[in-house]
Amino acid sequence: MTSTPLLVIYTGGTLGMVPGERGLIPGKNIEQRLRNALSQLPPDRQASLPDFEVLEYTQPIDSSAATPADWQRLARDIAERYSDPVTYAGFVVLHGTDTLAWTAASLAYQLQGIDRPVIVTGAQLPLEAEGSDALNNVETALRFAALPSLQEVAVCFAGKLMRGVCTRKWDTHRFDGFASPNYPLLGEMVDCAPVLYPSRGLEVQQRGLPRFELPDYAALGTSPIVRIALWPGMSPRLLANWLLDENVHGALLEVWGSGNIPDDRELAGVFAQAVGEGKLLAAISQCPQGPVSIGTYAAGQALIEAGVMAGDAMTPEAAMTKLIHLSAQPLSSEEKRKRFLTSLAGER
Ligand code: ASN
Repeated sequence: MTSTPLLVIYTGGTLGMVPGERGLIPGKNIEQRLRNALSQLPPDRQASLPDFEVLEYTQPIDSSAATPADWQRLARDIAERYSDPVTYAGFVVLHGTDTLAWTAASLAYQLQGIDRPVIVTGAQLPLEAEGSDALNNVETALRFAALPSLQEVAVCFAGKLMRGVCTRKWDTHRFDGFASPNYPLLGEMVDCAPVLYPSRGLEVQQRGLPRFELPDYAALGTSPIVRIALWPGMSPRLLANWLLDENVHGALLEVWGSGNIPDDRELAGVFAQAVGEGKLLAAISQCPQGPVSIGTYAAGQALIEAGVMAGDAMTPEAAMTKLIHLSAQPLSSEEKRKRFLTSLAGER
């Protein structure tokens, strides 16, 4: 048990939802509801739970409505309560599952070097629904959030602990709804106890003070980065409409296999023009698993020649939020490119 409490931040999501006229809607009064639910655990499990306080957002949302401004607000709320006069041993973020992986990835970039756990969790069913997974996820998140040796943003779901910036929503309904396709689990619940696997966490790489970066994402305007999954027969003209738009600062291209695009000079020309205008273009694979290795096939060479950066095995969520994070900072485009190609929070 920790002597310093944890802070649970409730942002919304199914976990806290209640029936409304048109379907489930975000509910309120989460602290009382959480404490009621936790009081149903067996006494020994209740007694070993860490102390926590609750910060409930006044307007909890369905996470499908979240924007970069919400990621920014959450990171700032954590940063403000991180050190004196308010200190918490760890943080649990209760979030809707639909865009949970995006928020977790963004928090990892904003809270670089964090020296305590930030655990993001949610549920497939509301807390009060019969047979819900919510209580299990809350209990597990609290237990992992109390481990001082965990020093990063992680996602906890169905007893699995995953690096936040490597996590994806994997299943629309199953309780085991999240996966970390390209990085092993950081830990798991074993016999109701949280177990961290050695050498997988970021704590081994944490040196010195936290290096929080809290840029103003709102200043970028709406949709500064576009996400484009290539499809067979795609027209370069459509691509140009998106990439050469003056409000677009960069793009995530989801290409084929290990990093291939059609052999089309016009298409390559659009990429090169966008990069020439200082936009950040990165490529990852449409395959759910494995890295891109651009240049293995002749069909991918044009990406290299155009200056498109390889996103390695980053998830779309990790790559997009990183592009947004870098775009929002007063850095030269050379520096942004360098940082994109470097691991900032264990994302590549
Ligand atoms: N629509 C919900 C949300 O993301 C889904 C969930 O939380 N299971 O807020």
